Amino acid sequence: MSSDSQTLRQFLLAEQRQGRVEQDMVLLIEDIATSCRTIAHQIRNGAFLNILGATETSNVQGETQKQLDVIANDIFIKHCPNCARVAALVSEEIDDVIWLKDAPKAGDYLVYFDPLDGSSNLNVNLSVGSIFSIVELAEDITELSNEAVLFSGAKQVCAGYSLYGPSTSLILTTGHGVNGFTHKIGTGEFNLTFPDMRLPEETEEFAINASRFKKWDASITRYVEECLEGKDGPRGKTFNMRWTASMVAEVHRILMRGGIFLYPKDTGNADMGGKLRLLYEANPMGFIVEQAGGKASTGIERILDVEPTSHHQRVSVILGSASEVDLIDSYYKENA
Ligand code: P6P
Repeated sequence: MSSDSQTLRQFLLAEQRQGRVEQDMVLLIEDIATSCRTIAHQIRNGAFLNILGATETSNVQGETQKQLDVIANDIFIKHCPNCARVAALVSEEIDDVIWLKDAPKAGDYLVYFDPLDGSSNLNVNLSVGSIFSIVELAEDITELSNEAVLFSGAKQVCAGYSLYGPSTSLILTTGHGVNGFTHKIGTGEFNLTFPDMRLPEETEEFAINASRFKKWDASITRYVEECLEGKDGPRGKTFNMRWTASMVAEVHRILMRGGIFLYPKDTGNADMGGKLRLLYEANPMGFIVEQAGGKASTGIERILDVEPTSHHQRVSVILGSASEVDLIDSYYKENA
């Protein structure tokens, strides 16, 4: 990467000149990037600020909130409303939709976010991330209810994540491919470091929480067992496994070198519909993965086609290299 790589603003203004994003979307993405930079700063100084621990509270998911979950949430809520077209915020950490306007209009934005994903990694200094998704309203909203933000992932106009790893990455799609930026120490800018990211079609690497193997359905069990059989098995090649307990880190690794990420609904989470949330985890990651040439499925249908029934709804997630997603989908079809 050259030292004079484009900044995020230069990239977004070039996209705007090509008619790919509107001015207001540029402003909103920059405010989200500012949120991510600010969160990164809090994380990297967390040990000195004594904020790496848990709070006494739980969120709507029933999960004990980490102090940084709350801090990251507050940072998103502070910055996103700067854009006048943001009508509502949907946060993993907040029970109800946060309405910012009394009468949202067609063209306004809904912003969905998981402010700090994988926060159980914080106090052991492993990767965490922020995930965001933006839908543009096609029609006015007449009733400010939690149901008014239920749109399928296919309606997204922008999605991205920030990965707080050895470096701070910002990965972004506005429906015209996927581009990766890295936070540059010194200037504080996000600079374009991974233009036009493409997800390898084939892979020898899968990611799943293997401690749940007794809870898996027949399709997932068959897929993982065949991977583990390696060269002598039906796959005819050796597979590797990774699990980092951070969806953002898994998806980033898959974008960079291929792979498949599995968090299926199983007998341990079926009553909740699965583990991962549709609107602010599966949909944005599905949009990004598809834009990079991969696929994202529930095993039964394309994730972006799922019609949500509630704003904290959970869903099975199978995403990554297209050939692997297709194979698992075929097993679900056989077992239907
Ligand atoms: P498990 C983090 O809590 C998360 O929502 C995802 O980021 C991650 O992939 C998954 O849950 C980890 O789940 O079962 O390993 O704790």
